[in-house]
Amino acid sequence: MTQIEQPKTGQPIVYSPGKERGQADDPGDATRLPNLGESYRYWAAEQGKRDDFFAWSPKLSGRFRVWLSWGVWTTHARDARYVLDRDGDPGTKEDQTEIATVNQSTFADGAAAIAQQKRWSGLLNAGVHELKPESCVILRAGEKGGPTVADAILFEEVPESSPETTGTPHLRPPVTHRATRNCLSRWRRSMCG
Ligand SMILES: [Ca+2]
Repeated sequence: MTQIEQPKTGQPIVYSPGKERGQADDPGDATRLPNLGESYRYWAAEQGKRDDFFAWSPKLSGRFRVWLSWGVWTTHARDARYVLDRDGDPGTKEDQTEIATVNQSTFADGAAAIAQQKRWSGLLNAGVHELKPESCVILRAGEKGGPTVADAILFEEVPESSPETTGTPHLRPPVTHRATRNCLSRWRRSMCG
């Protein structure tokens, strides 16, 4: 996973302590997943600037449903954009598709943030997309500004023949916001070359 801009905070932000919905030790229940996020980072989006902040590089090939998650807080960006870049090179835009615009001041189901609480959103279904090994998902500033958050994204493989599903994903290990050396060097090559 690749940092394009330095986040506003050096250390990842941890979720509020406790076992309620989206808190750090939320064990989940029959209707919701446990907290899969653990921590998050954020960037300050300026109104009118369409900056790219971050990219997740799952190194997967085939059809995948993309599940998004973020840290929920009352002032977080209302229109954070998630963009699939098929060739993994942010410099080429014609292969980019916006797969979701997310209100990060609400949970994935649309419930409002809880004042003074840092909570994990749960997973938002961003649709089924064709991935190549070099494809990445970019976090891009929206139009409205505000802190824009990166946390785990999950990729659920969807075989051609499988029926449409909308429920809980069949989980793969999440691709987190923590940078890895391989992705970073690959990104740098694509940025420079
Ligand atoms: Ca591209």
